[in-house]
Amino acid sequence: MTASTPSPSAVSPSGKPIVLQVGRLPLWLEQRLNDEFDITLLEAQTDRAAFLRDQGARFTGVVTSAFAGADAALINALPSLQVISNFGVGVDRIDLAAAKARGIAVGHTPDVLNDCVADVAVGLMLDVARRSMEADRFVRAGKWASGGGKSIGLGRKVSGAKLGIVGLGRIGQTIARRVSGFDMSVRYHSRNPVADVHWTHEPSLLALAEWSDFLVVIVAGGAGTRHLIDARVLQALGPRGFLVNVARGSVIDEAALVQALQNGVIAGAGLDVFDNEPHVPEALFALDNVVLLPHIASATEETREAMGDLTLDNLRGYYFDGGRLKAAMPL
Ligand code: NAP
Ligand code: 8YV
Repeated sequence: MTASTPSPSAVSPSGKPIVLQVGRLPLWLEQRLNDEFDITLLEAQTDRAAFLRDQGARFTGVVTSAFAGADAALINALPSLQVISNFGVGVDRIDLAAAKARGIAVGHTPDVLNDCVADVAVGLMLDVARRSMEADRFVRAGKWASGGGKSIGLGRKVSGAKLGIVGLGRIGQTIARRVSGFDMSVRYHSRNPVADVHWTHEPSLLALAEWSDFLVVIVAGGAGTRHLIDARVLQALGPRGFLVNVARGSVIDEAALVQALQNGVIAGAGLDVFDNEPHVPEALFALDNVVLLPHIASATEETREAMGDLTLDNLRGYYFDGGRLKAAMPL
């Protein structure tokens, strides 16, 4: 029996592969998933433990998101599981070791979101340095008019500045290409230098932070990068430096960042991601030198549709094309 012909017990009476959905997905994607697969939503079960105990063995597939993931407990509760399809490129909430141990294929959505995430990284640099969010609040509060036309203080120039990129993967390289239009000098830090690129690799993260006017973080999340950006890195970035995070909240020591922003250790930050989403440290709400976004870097109609297509294609490839996922995580 190959992956292209699911075993009779793995398909519903209608002939559709039986897939467990973990966490909500965009409605249009849920509808398309339901057209082709026999989908059960885990969150709709009142007693999750009893449901998994009684019915866990039915599922050969899981569809999830970067937010919901699939931890080892869930994977272990699904003894027939063969494939996980993730709506998102980041798989830090999927226990890859547990999947690998069982030979479970993991699909995700690389590349289709590079443009939009890079756009938001550049947008955050501009917003925090040019103080545009703060200026918007100033105008809406009527302070421009009540102050007789006196404006907010000066911002800082982005064009021509020095950009350090932490993680020169698919998205990091897209960011580096974007800012050529801003005449920025680019250097990057990653564990391995990237072949065939003209940007300078900086083996020391501290040295990169010291050099940078802007430090943009776009590494993978997970245990390997937890608190990579700590108090020492923020100190090295310094009072004229800006931090932008479009990777994962876990990559930054958030308590150290709050202190750094409050005490002028760094100039400001633009953040799309947080350690305990959707919760954002309340201390940040009072600060004008930070721009806060609710994890929207990939959230455009075009990109979310492409991510949905790839999420579906990964499942289709597994079940109907001999186990060939269109975009598989190397395990
Ligand atoms: P990618 O191509 O795999 O690139 C990841 C980069 O991180 C690589 O350059 C890698 O280089 C580097 N890296 C990994 N561990 C590192 C470490 N310990 N120290 C330094 N560098 C390290 O991934 P991608 O497609 O660009 O996506 C990157 C991440 O962005 C995703 O994993 C996801 O978490 C996040 N993301 C966020 C959003 C959002 O909505 N905000 C959207 C999409 C993606 P080395 O292996 O050489 O170190
Ligand atoms: C999405 C992301 O917000 O791709 C990722 O890793 O974090 C974002 O694109 C997420 O996938 C939606 O769940």
